Amino acid sequence: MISIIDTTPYTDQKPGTSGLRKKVPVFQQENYVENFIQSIFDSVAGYRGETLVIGGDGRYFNRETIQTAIRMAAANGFGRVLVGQGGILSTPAASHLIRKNRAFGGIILSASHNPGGPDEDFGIKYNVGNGGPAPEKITEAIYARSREIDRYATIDAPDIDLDKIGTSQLGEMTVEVVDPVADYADLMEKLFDFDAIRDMFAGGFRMVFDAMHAVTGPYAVEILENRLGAQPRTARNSVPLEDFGGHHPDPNLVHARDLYELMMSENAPDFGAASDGDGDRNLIIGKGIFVTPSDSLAILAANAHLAPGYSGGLKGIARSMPTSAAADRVAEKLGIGIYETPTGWKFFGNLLDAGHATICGEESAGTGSDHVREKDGLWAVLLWLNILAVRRESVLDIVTTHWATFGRNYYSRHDYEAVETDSANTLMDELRAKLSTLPGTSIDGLTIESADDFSYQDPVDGSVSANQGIRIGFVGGSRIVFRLSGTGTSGGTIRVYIERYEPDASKHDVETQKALADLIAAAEKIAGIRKHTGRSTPSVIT
Ligand code: G16
Repeated sequence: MISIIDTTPYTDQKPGTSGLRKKVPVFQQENYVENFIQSIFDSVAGYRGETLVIGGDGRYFNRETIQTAIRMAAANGFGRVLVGQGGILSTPAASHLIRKNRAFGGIILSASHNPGGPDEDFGIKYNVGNGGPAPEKITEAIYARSREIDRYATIDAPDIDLDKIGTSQLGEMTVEVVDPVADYADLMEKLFDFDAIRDMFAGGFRMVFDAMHAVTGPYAVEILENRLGAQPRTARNSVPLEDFGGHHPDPNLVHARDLYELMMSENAPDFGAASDGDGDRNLIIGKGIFVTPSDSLAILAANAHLAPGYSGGLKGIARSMPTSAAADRVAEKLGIGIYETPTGWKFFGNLLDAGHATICGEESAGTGSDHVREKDGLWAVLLWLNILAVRRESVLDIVTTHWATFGRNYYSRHDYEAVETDSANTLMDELRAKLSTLPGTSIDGLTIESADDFSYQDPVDGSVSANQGIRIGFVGGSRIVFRLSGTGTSGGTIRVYIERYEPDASKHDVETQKALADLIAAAEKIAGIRKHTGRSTPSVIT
C-alpha cells in the first residue's frame, strides 16, 4: 500500500564533493533520509519500471537506510532493486552492478573514509546510469528540490531479509538480494593476469592487505586468498564492522600506521596495501617505500600495458588539479592526452564515457579506469600486483626506476582539519583577493610565476565549474595549491598541496618534507595559516 507522507524541508541537504555526508544523528532526524531520497527521485526522470542498485559500506545506520530506500523505490515506481547481501556493496562494485545490469542508477550509503558509529558519519550518494557519481547538474537539482520538498512516497511493508540471497516482491517491484562480491571479482579476473599473479604468490611472494574493518574485507578474501592463492590472513581486519572497530577507515599514513610500520620493518612482506570505508581508495606501500597516490597513478599508467585489460594502450590520463604532474610526464612520453579536472570523481565521468581517458587518479588515494565509473581500491592493488608479477622487481626498484626515467615530483598534502568555518573561508577570501598581485613577486628566493583560482570547462558538455582551488605556480615548476575540502562534517578543512619537480636522479632520495621545506614556509607566508587558524602544524600530513 503506497502512502504519501507530508514533510517539511531541511535547508542543509547540499551534496559535497561526494554525496551528502553528515553525522548519524543528523540523518536520524524525522524524515531527513526520506526527504533526501525523495529529492533524488524528484530530480531525475524516466525511472518507472527501471532497476535501482542499493548498497553501502556496512557502517552504522546502513541497514535502516537501505530498508527505507527500498520501500521508497517501490512506492516511486522502480521495477527492480538489486541490493548487496547484508546491505554490503563497495562503491566500485556498485558502479559495476549499475553498468552490468543497465540500471537506471544507484544509491550508495557511505561516508567513505570518515569514521562510523552512532555519533560518527553517514552519507548518501546517488550514481547515474553510467555507474558514476551524479554530475553537478543533478546534485544541484537534488539540493534545490530538498529545500522545497513537501511530501514523499513510501510503502507499508515488512523489512526485506537482507542476509538471504534471493528474490522477493514488494508491491509491483522485485527485490533481488545479490552476492556483493562475485560479479566484481569476475570483472577483475578479466582485466588482470590472474595466472601470473597466482604464480608469484605460489613462489613465496608475501603481501598484507588492511581492509580496516570496512567493506573491502570480503572482496579481498575472495580475490586475493581464494582466487589468487595468497596466504590465509593476507587480508587483515577483513570483517566489516559498523564502527570500523573504532578507527577511521582512511588508508593513509596516520590511520594505517600499523601497516606502514610493518612495511618499514626488517620483516616486511613484499607488498602492503589498504582500502577505505567504501573500497574506492587505495594505499600502496612497498618494502621500505610508501608510494604517493600521485606517483602511483603515474607508475600504473606507465605500466598498464602489462595487464591484459590494458594491453592495447591507454587513450589518455586524467588527474584532479591538486594531483602532482607526475602523470603528465607519462602521458607526454606515451603521446596521449592528459586532462586536469577539479577534485571529485564525478568530473572524470564524461572523459571516460567519451573515450578521452582510460586511467584516472587523484592525490586523495583514488585511482581507477574505464572499467567502472568510480575510483577503485582493489583494482589499483591488482594492477600493482599484475605489474609486479610481470616485472619481477621490488616496488622500491620500480619506483626509483620510474623517477630516474621521468624525474621525481616531490609531493605532500598538509590538512588543517576542523578549523572554524569562518576562519577557513576568510583565509581563502583573502588569498583570492590578492591573486593578481602575486605573479612576479618572490618569497625567500622563490619567484611566483602564476596565481589563479582554478576553473574547469568540461571538454565534453562545456559545463563550467569555478572556484575549484587556488594555484600558486613558481618559476621552475614548483606549485602550492590551497583548497577547502568538500567532504568534512565538522567545520572546515583547509588542504595545502605542495609539489616540487626534481629531474636530477642524484637528488631523488631527500626526505619529502625536507625537499619541500622552502615551499611549506612560503605557503605560510602567502596564506597566513597560523594567523587564521591558530594552528602551527597541520592535523594530517600525507
Ligand atoms: C571524495 C571524492 C574524491 C575526492 C575526495 C577528497 O572521495 O570522491 O574525488 O578527491 O573526496 O575530497 P575533498 O578534498 O573535497 O575532501 P571519497 O573517497 O571520500 O568518496
